[in-house]
Amino acid sequence: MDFEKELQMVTAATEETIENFLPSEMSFQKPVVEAMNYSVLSGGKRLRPILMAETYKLFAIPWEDEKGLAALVPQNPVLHRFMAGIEFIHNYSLVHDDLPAMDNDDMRRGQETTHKKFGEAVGILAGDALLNYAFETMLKGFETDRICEACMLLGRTNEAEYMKRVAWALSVTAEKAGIYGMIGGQTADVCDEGKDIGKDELSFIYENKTAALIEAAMMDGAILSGATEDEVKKIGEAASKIGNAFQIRDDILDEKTEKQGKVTFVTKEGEEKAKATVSSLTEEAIAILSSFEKSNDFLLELTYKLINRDS
Ligand code: GRG
Repeated sequence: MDFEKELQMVTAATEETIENFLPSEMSFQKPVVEAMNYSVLSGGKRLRPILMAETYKLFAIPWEDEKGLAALVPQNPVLHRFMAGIEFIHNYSLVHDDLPAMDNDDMRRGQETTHKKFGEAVGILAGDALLNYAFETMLKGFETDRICEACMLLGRTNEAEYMKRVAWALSVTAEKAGIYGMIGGQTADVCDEGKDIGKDELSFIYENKTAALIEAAMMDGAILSGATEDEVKKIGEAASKIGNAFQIRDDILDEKTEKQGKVTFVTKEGEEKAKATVSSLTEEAIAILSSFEKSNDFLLELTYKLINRDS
């Protein structure tokens, strides 16, 4: 199948998976729930849950595949909860990043930012709520019937071992979203804005602010599919390269719109070096993703297209 067509279908199926976990707009908390749903439903590439599901496919031997019916999104109820959870965390970070105290943006994904539409207090609460609700959603993956179904679909018999995997994935997600990940990177970015930061701090910001959540997404996919510790580590390395290349690519695109006053890879190293680094990181990531027993051509092409995107 043509890649673009397949990407459209996978994105639509991912969108549906996420929508199944959106909270109901009711009672006195309705304003915050409306703001949460507005931010999640405002478009977006759904990159992190797609990367999670595609990494899962790289290691799982799903039932569907054996019957020649490869699912667009693998039918694992625990995986679905982590796909929604990672997208909720990503959306909380965008809602907070747009606030007046941070980037102070009025528009995102072609529509009003959440705080602009619902007011600043509800914007703050919607970000908090998305982060908390992400963990509520993922933690419910522990329920016995879901663990049993996941094991059955993966052809695994040891349910206690699969529960340990769910705990492992939760721990990876919490760490990569927290002070040793995305929040840590955002802190350095915000606190040292306007300063002539060095290369070490710039790479710290890229690795943590942008790459860490992509690492969580892909490592969770591997963990929940039954991959070994070594395989999960390698996936983390590939995801770090993808995340860093994604951010440098973002800088190159931003440079075109002449965003001023911020130290980026492009302002520090120049556009040529930035492009060369994006290429080498992409090749290294693709080499790792091609080194496993099973292959996933869609994941390879997605990695390539994502990093070489024009917008
Ligand atoms: C507020 C804790 C906290 C963190 C904010 C996400 C973030 C960290 C800042 C947003 C600014 C930025 C340029 C981040 C780099 C990562 C990035 C390019 C995010 C946008 O991700 P996409 O392109 O967004 O996947 P969509 O809209 O497609 O979901």
